[in-house]
Amino acid sequence: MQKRLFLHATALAIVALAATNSVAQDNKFKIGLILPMTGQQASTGRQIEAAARLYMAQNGDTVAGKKIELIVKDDTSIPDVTKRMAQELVVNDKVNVLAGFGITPSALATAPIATQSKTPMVVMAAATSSITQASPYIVRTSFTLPQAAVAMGDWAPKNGIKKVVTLVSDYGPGIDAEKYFKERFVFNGGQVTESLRVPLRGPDFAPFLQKVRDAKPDALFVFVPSGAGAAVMKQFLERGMDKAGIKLIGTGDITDDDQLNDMGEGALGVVTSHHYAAAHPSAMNKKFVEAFGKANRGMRPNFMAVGGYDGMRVIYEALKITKGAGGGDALLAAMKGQIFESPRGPMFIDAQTRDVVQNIYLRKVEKLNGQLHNVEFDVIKDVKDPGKNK
Ligand code: VNL
Repeated sequence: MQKRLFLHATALAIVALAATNSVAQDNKFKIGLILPMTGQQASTGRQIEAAARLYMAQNGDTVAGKKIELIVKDDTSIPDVTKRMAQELVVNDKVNVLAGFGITPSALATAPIATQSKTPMVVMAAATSSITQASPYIVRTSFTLPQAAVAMGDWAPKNGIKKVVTLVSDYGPGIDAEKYFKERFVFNGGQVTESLRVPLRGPDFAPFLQKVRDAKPDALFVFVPSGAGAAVMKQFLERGMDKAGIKLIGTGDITDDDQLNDMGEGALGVVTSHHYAAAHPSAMNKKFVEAFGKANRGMRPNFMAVGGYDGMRVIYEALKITKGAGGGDALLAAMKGQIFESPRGPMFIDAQTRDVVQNIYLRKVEKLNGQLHNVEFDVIKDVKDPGKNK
């Protein structure tokens, strides 16, 4: 009996201790940042982590009396791993926000955890239109493929491109890019003669590119995820497809600023549509690019970095608005409707869709100060995700 009482008292003490811990935790605000830090999508993780750390360095690590703690986890871009890590972050670490998500399957696998635990989930990279519909707790700070692809479907036919073959990675964002480019391009009088899809994991572009070379369209429209663009560019040039008169066009994922400067002069003149270029000529972006380079041995930020940077802004601001007192629902409400200037230009989190409304730019690869850059030459303002109108 005495022993029982003793055990009971110990148990109470542990509960009390846990309670003290949770009081201590009240002064902390934890962000669980799940990213592919290794494997095929590692550049995305590297860019986003660097951007998140830069944002914290510039804006301090205490907001509304809370100490911000960034917990970075490497999911190797395997969706089951992403999901398990999200679960652990919510249950064990009691994170206030989940963030990151390099690829669409990882974001989709985590969505139910955000919903069940009422944890806001800030998608900083993945860009399939439907992601924001997978959980009411998802807010996106990257972009959507329909946003970018539709702009190319308008630009190409006005610029002498009538026949196109599309080549996309065979999963969510690639299928979105293929569908929305084609729909708009055909509406504008263009013709898509063939739609090719390559696997996401370990793709071999060679046989597909050979097929395109034989078909001789005016242009090849490409979507591959960030990090895969250089391989496509290399093989496109090796096959002399540019010399055969086939233009390369696509969403800006292909002329990814993380790799562009190493793609060589063959990349000059490639036109893409996207929401961010490191060469975006605003005062804010110049500062961002400079600070990012300084903090990361000269690394150039790409569109993933800007998604991470703005994602941190959305989280910090939500914490400020709720004065550090809010749970998941209050934070989420404070994320909706945020409107601010980003290094990419004006940006708005649509309160209804929780998706990003932003400018989409047409850009051409040119040399700026001896470096290859995506130089913006036209803009379509305040583009909502076309995928939400269906
Ligand atoms: C996705 C979309 C991933 C665009 C990307 O790079 C990208 C995605 C990793 O939704 O999986 O450039």
